[in-house]
Amino acid sequence: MNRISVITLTILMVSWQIVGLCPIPADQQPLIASLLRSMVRSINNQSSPNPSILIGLRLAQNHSLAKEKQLLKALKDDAVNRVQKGLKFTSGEVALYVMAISACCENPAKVLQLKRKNLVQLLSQKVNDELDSVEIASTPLTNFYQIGLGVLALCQQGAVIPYPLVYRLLSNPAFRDTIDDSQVSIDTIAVLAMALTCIKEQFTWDQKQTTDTTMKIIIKQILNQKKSDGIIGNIYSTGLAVQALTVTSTFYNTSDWNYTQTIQKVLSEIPNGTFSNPMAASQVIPSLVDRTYFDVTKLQCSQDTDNLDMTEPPTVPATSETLIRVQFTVTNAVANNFTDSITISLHKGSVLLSVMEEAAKEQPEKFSFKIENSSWGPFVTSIQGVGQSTKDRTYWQFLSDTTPLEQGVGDYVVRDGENITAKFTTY
Ligand code: B12
Repeated sequence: MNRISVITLTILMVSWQIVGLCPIPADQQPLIASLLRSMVRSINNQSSPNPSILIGLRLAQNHSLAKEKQLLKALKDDAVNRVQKGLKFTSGEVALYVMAISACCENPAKVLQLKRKNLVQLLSQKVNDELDSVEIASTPLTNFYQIGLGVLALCQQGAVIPYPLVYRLLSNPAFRDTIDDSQVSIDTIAVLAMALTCIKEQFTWDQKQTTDTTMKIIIKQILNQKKSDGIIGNIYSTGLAVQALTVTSTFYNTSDWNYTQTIQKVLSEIPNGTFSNPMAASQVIPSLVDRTYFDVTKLQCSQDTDNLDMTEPPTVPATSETLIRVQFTVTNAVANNFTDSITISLHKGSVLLSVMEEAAKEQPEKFSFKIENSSWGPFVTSIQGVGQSTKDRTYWQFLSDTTPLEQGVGDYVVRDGENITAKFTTY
């Protein structure tokens, strides 16, 4: 039986005190609208519906209501289809579906009702399975980011998450190693911070002391990753970090952080196309519209304004006739049994995926590769027949010289003379 009871829920009255933040000046609002438009346009282009896009669109002030409705329907149909056909549906995915449906003022507990389970109960089971895996195998079934999303979404639905379960997670060595690591994923701890802020409201004063200790470590880690230009972690984790610091700022000391500087830095990156991937746009939008994932269950849909101007044409990234040369190396750092390099000539403005396609065409035995499509675009799962494994925690990491890329192969625009390495390694 599920340890997290979602049926006999006590609907918790949680009061969030969110710090009053400065709104974005009117002359910068078009930047936000341009991100929203790219997210709306992505709705028809995606092979499967993307709940993060709907969450971002719903949290924004300007709406394209028909498109949001279309995406909501697609998500509900997809949830039913995945469960009926037994398709992959991870804890984090279910959590994002629950949040997206809630953000449309609909009850996710009314979706599914299949196999005597609704979507919230399914999430409860998925989170339980993740927590069991952390305890038994010292690793989540997916990752701690998804556990964070799962706990946050369950908590927002009023599910009581028993303190002993939370205590066991927070004191688990694998969890502790993750949050203590100096190379910690800011995205992951930002989501965990939101999840813990939500559930700690269910705890007694004594119990809150345990969550507080963990929260202080997390906030310290987030603030440690603050760069002089305002970025926290990297540009793609910054929006999530802003959300985490916003919801925790009344409980923990975040005075060391300059909100306006961070937001201005994020805004300054929009015209450079930094958030042209709709997933990146969807994750940064809440921070730019003074909202957080906490708001998904607090929206007043009857007050929506259907006013997102879609007339402006999309900006198409340019490739030019000029040729550039890029060195591409593949190396297996796990087994240490191969390192192969090739130099590829291609048009300026091309993405890394084009380099890899050309390399595979020229020397298929060394550079052929496989990809899987994900919400962020193409994810490289195998090169030269060496495939990633969730069980072994291996993957193909991409680097420019020795610096890990901050974008995937479908988005990263290569430069003339660049040395790109695909390294088979562990995480
Ligand atoms: C966990 C994680 C990973 C894990 C995924 C495996 C696992 N343990 O689950 C590992 C370590 C393998 C990984 C790898 C990479 N990642 Co990563 N990852 C994440 C993280 C923290 C959570 C993803 C997640 O579970 N989301 C929730 C679930 C429900 O959504 P999902 O879409 O189903 O999740 C899947 C995909 O997102 C996919 N995935 C994970 N990372 C990436 C990156 C790219 C480019 C793609 C296409 C897919 C992908 O794996 C997820 C689990 O199956 C996100 C943080 C974030 N803000 O989203 C970064 C994030 C998505 N990753 C990122 C990057 C850059 C990478 C790498 C390109 C890094 C590199 N230099 O090699 C590689 C991918 C290379 C490749 N082989 O194609 C960036 C993407 C930014 C961008 N604009 O594209 C993010 C946002 C982190 C950041 N702030 O920089 N990642």
